[in-house]
Amino acid sequence: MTPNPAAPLSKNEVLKQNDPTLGGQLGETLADPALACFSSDDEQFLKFHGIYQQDDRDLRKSGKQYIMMVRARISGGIIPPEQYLAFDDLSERYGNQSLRITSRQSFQWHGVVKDNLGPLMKGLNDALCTTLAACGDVNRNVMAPATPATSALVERVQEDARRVNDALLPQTGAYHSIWIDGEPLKLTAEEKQAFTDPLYGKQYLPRKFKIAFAIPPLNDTDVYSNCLGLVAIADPADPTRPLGYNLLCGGGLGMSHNNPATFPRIADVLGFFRAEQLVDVAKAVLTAYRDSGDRTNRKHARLKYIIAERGADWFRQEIEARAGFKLEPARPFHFDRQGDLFGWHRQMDGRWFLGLYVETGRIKDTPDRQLKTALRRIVATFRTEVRLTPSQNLLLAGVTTDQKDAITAELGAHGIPVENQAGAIRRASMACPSMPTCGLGLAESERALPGILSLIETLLADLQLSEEEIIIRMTGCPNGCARPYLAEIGFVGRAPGKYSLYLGGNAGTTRLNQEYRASVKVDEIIPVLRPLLTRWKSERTGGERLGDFCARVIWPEQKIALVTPATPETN
Ligand code: SRM
Ligand code: SF4
Repeated sequence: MTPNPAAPLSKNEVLKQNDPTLGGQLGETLADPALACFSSDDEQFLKFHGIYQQDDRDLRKSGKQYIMMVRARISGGIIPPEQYLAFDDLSERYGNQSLRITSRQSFQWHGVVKDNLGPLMKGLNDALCTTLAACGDVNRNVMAPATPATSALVERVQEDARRVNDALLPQTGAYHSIWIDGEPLKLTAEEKQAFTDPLYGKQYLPRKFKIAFAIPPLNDTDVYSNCLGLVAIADPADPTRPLGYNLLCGGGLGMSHNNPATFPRIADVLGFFRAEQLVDVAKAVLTAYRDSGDRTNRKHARLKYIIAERGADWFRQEIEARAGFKLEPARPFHFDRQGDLFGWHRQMDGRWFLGLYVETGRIKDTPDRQLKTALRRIVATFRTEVRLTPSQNLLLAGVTTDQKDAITAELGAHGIPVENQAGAIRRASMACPSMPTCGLGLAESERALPGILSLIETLLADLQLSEEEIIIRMTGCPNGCARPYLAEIGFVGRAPGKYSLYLGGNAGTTRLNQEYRASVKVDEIIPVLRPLLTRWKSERTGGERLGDFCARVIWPEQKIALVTPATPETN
């Protein structure tokens, strides 16, 4: 579907063009206590400031109650202790008393009423955290492996992720003026219109843009699902340093039900470049997208559609022309797993980290488990660094041997075991927030998945398959926020209590799964899965995983073609 040059610009493009400072009327509305919410135009500007105007969907019948969601910009998921304590405090004072780890290693504050928005944003700034460009038509949270034990490259790749993150931040002064100085940007309409961001120009990107780093063989960031993926290749002379990166472009997961022009896509491998060329390459990819994306149809505006239509070779040449050098042939790499390490592990530097399973990424206190309180006490006492993972879990890092037992005891006192934190399928699961905050949710997700996992756990126990890991992910709509199209079992919301069922992702999340049933009611899930898992048990070869079994046996039966990276990875 080639963009129609005669088609009018989408509404968002006109908004950005008319106010490239992205300030809109945000400052004025914020300062006016008589206004309960922001205008629909300003909702679009708010996103660039990391804020979504939502309403509590549980309360819709009794009238719309506006609440905001605020998303931090945290490159690579690393949070110093003082910052974590400030985040926790802000969630108590201005949010809904929970902190939500996102599927891109960041935090969200939900349930922020308008009067609390200013103090929350100021508090985040005081904690040296920005929310600028956490959402909007810009480069979003950059993901990078954060587990300090999986590769000698982790800390250097984290530094590279921060460099890319910083180089791609928009420069508007509106953010500082509104949220830190507490007043609208003092510019006339003409002066606002004259502003041009040095990198993004006047209209920013056609749509969101996402970057992830990965260090093989662990694909914890699901790198193939990003617009720009960077696969680190170690320097043979110094294994703590990346020699360079394989460049992956054109991944993305969002789609709409019943609209075949929209689809999830995994990235193409375009070549290899040296570490010192990183920022130039990232800017080349971003500006190529900026200049060639569809600005008339937002459903067709992601980089993945450009590459799907114009081809990887065309895009490679575009990058080379912009970066000013040729990419080398891709270096061999292979991913064999995703996910996190739980419990105590030694870091590369000899200290310890603790991997903590966080159900659906929600840090909160419940009568049985006071995770939020326990984390606050541990971080306050031991000044532990917090690291967020792309699977919505958390690591307490930099722990010394003499602190370990006290941390284990503190967690235990709040109902959280350090060993056997959750069963095999729960540890490998993810769910998006959906109800009650997400305005796009068609079905429950975060609130439904734990119960559905319990049903599947019972089924697996019945079949004596309890020890098997199956990657299960759920979203409340087809936008793909918990990356369900890379799971071995993906549940994608269609309507209240109904999900499309996807099967066939793999352990390294390098393969898209495929729709197996278009609409399954919650009480049909086990009847649908039972015969499938029974066949898997009897027909699998060796330790074959469920996703691989589905791709080998079920897909051919359903005449589904295999979708793997266009340039296959090599060993
Ligand atoms: Fe997402 C929109 C939550 C990762 C694809 N996403 C939304 C919104 C903001 C709803 C909205 O536009 O009104 C959701 C807010 C819900 C709430 O109440 O919190 C939302 N997305 C999330 C998070 C919090 C889900 C989670 O479980 O953690 C993730 C935040 C990550 C971050 O820190 O930046 C999140 N979203 C993703 C991912 C996964 C990823 O990036 O690795 C995807 C699929 C990858 C991709 O982008 O293709 C994703 N979100 C979308 C889309 C579909 C975009 C598309 O191309 O069609 C939307 C809808 C949109 O943009 O219009 C969306
Ligand atoms: Fe909302 Fe859909 Fe994203 Fe879930 S997948 S958070 S329902 S947009």
